[in-house]
Amino acid sequence: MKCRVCKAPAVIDVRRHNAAFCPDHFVTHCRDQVRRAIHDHDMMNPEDRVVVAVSGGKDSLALWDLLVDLGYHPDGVYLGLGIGDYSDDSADHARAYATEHDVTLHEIDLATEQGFTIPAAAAATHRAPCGACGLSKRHLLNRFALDHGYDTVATGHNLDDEAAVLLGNVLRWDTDYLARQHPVLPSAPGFARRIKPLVRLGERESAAYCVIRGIDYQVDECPMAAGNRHLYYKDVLNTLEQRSPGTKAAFLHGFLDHAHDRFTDHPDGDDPSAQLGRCAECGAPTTTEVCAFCRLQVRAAPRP
Ligand code: Q46
Ligand code: ZN
Ligand code: ZN
Repeated sequence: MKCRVCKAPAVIDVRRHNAAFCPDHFVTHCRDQVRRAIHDHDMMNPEDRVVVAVSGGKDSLALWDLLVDLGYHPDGVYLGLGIGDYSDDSADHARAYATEHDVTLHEIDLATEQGFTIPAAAAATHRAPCGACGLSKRHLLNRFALDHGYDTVATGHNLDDEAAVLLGNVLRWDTDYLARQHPVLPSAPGFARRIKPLVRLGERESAAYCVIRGIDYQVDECPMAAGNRHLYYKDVLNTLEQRSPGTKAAFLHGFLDHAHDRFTDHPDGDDPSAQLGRCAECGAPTTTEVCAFCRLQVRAAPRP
């Protein structure tokens, strides 16, 4: 296997591009894919104040590294979810990256700042933890960005993640989620812009990027992920990809290029974001009197 660019021995093949790369040209490939995603979807400008949601895993650390290399100046923010040793180790990886690369990492801790952890939320709601976890991440990272003057929250969702979410949304024809499934969610009153610059990179590529760049990341899977529907969808898509490389990218980018718009039309000016009120507890935009995060907090945080 030889590098497509320089013919030196290759260290990784990317079958959907029908290409293999040496370490240097693989890094170039990753940068090109991120640059293209940012350009194609008009995600941000170099002067924007961007904060990367850093989990300590391969995707978010690769994203932080790639954005800095591409000339952006993102800070990072780590949200401690209180998932035992897994969260402690993840925080250590995020801090080590920030120290080694001399970049700013902010930290939010769910337990000390909000009074609950993700395992406690799962126990209190008798639901799978990922629902409470996703809700908490969206709410707290958005609030952090608004409170600290960041225009944009960048997350490490990659091609595999987004294709799996798309498959789930299509299987249920969840039109509201399909309308919101996009690598850029623009800012709106009460919402910072959210972007996903890794939508053109698979998770195998973000892992390889970290290894080649010497970035030490949390390799363990979240212990609460078992049973997560998206893992099953990822397996299904990997089986398809195995048989026919490029399927995942064609599925996701075909949707974004040709179908996404069909779910975002609001005839009669019926834009749901225009109907949002403010949470009586925290002021976040919501369709109910008290937002979903504040309702979760009441259930999950032990009363004094
Ligand atoms: S951290 Fe949270 Fe994930 Fe763990 S509990 Fe589920 S959503 S799996 S990315
Ligand atoms: Zn090469
Ligand atoms: Zn609220």
